[in-house]
Amino acid sequence: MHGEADTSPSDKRTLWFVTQNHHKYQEARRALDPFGITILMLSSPKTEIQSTSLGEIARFAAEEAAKKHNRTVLVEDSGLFVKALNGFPGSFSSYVYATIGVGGLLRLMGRQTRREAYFQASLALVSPRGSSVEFSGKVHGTLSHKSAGVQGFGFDPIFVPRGARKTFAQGGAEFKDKYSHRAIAFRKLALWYIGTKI
Ligand code: ITT
Repeated sequence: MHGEADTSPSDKRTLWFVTQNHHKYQEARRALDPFGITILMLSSPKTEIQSTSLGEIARFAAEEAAKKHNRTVLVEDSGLFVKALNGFPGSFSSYVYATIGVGGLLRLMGRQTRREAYFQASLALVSPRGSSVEFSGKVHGTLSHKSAGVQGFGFDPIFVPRGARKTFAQGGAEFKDKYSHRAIAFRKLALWYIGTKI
């Protein structure tokens, strides 16, 4: 990082998160706050390559954004993986949410009794010189039969984390932070970041 034109922000405890999803940003902020790390939202469009690997998608977009903005940036790619659907929608979750939505996914599941699923979040932190580091987090759970709750975003109204009895959308922020794939991934990043810098 030395000698790079990575000017803003100057505070080494500040990270730029390239995302257009305010919910993702708020969840990341809450996870990093206890570590004294500030996160800023860089709401810039990014290239999302077609891949089944969330890590690969996040890394490509972060490399591109780091060069474009000439600063170290963070990108997160996430998705919902449903066992009975062989991992679908996985890395296509944002498209599936925008097209058939929660109702469409519930219809695909029908009366299926095996309702295990997990959320995964993969993070890539990349410097303008191309050095990178990746972290990921996963939360296992089940899909409910009906949509329940109004908090959160995306597939939150149908995901019940293992060990709980309500959906992410019913539980709210504190409940989500206790279990979520995103909180896990961002806490890993924080633990690494407070010890090292790329
Ligand atoms: P950016 O790419 O701008 O960061 P995005 O929402 O498009 O925002 P992704 O490409 O990573 O983000 O898509 C992830 C999709 O997976 C998201 O749109 C949701 O439908 C779903 N998803 C991921 N994490 C989720 C969560 O915590 N709760 C509910 N749905 C989630």
